[in-house]
Amino acid sequence: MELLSGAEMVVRALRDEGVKYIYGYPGGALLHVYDAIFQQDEVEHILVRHEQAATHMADAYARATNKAGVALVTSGPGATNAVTGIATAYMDSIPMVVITGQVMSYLIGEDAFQETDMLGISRPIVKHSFSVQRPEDIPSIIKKAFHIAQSGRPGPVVVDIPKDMTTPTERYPYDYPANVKMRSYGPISRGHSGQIKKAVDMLLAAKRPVIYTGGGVIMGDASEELVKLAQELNYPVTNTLMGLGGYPGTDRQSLGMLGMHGSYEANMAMHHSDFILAVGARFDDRVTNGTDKFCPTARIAHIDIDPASISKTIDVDVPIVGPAKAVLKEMLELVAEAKTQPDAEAIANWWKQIDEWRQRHGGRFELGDKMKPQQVIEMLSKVTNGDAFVCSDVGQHQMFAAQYYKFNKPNRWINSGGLGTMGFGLPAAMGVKLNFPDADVACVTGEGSIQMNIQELSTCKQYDLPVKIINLNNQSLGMVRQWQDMNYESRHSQSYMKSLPDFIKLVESYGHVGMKVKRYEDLEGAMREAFAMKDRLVFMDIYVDPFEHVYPMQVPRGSMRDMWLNKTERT
Ligand SMILES: Cc1ncc(C[n+]2csc(CCOP(=O)(O)OP(=O)(O)O)c2C)c(N)n1
Repeated sequence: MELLSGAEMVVRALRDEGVKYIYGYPGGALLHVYDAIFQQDEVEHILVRHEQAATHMADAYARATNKAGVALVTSGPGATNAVTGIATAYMDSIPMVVITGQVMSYLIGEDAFQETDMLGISRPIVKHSFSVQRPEDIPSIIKKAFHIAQSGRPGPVVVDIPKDMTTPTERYPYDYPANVKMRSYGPISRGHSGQIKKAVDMLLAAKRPVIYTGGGVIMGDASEELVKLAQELNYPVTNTLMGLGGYPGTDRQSLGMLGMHGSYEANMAMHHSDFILAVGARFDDRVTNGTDKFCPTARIAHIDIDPASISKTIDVDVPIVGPAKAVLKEMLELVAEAKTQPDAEAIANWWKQIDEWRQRHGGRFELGDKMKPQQVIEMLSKVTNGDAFVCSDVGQHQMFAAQYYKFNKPNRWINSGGLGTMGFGLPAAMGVKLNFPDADVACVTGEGSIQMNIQELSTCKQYDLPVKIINLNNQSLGMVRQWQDMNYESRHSQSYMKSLPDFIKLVESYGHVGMKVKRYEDLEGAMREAFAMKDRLVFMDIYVDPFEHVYPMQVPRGSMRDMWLNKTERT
């Protein structure tokens, strides 16, 4: 058997796991590992400018491929800089392996230079963590880390490696395990047949059904089965922010997103439904609004891989613990064999009602003198044929992108839903572009968010990552300002950003192309020009109406149907 040092084993194990890129930043505790990286060329290391960006790059790779991304950060400040990225992945159930350097094992607990208790700090935001105690365990720990991150409900796993576990002169037999055996961990591979049958009976008997889908459909690779089931039954489908693209957004049966900024028809349909089939969605507070008023006439069946998600905020009638894909497959078989069919007349009436809601307020916004952010997103959808990877930051621009970009495929909408991490967008776009060099990759952002990781423009230059940055410039922290308009009589406390940089000069100084767009008439030409520059990063600074709000917006603690439809109209 080949003898390798702990440092070499880390890199070899990643190679044997099929990892092509790792995203990271060096430091003292990792110097042996970085030396091992230098001495091979199968695993490529991407040097970011801030560790948070490394985690978001790894995370976005995972969101686009359903495979775990890998970040590598040093002990102390390197590890703490990665915390936001780990929490971001955790909240959205994204598989990721984060390798953190640690001080020498014999110094742990002594407040050594750059010591931080990373296992302690990250415990509430990881699916699992490992501390390497013996160098010879590195291959099996890394194997387990990937297995845990990617199976069941996915999530981030931290592997903390004290520096003396990687000493170059100490060598051990290396063997990368083919399989993982863990007595204490065995994710379920199918749902309970009796429960599935019960849910299908209710599904077929429903008169006002809605299929409510979330990120579990995307990460569980269940989009194909979802589409088949919904189309077989002709039932309406709504999706959460995380579930965008799981069902084609341009299809007639799609009601669009539900929840706080969901479409009028999605929220109305949910409220009035008599049966909800929830698939890989977790009834979070941005979806349910007031839980005591949630969908009063609906019975609910809930498919989720994680039993802890079921009946957590909303009691459901039929819990089904299992992978969305396997359960939906079984449902499709039962529907095909079923003797009873849906009540065609009732379903037709239900569609009539939904279409009326659509007519009344189907994703419209008012045009004005100034360019509207919604117009920019619609143009982005048009120019990229709805086929781009759209990586978003957090704020109004994120909601406009979710509402107005029509995603027809899963894994194309890359955003921080659960944690809502400003600064996610650019590194996420970089992670996607690196792995999909031929695809159009857009980063939709705002002046607040982009400045949280703007240093990564330098990484983009070094690794030639020609993403297109669409800055919806409203000269403010727009989402904060909107809440202040609605709840604090427009007292705009700290939501206006003065002394913004000249973004064009800024991006030029990093070696990229900048474009300023102020008039809607110029938008299409400029955007087409930007996307035609295949090998250049283009930053489009697009001036939009600074007073625009995101609507619909649910009235706090109301029911699903209680919404502001515009600045003056309420349901
Ligand atoms: C790291 C972080 N800090 C603070 C917030 C709170 N927050 C949510 S949206 C928002 C404003 C975002 O402003 P900008 O990026 O300019 O986007 P806009 O809303 O104007 O489109 C803020 C401050 C957050 N989500 N993340």
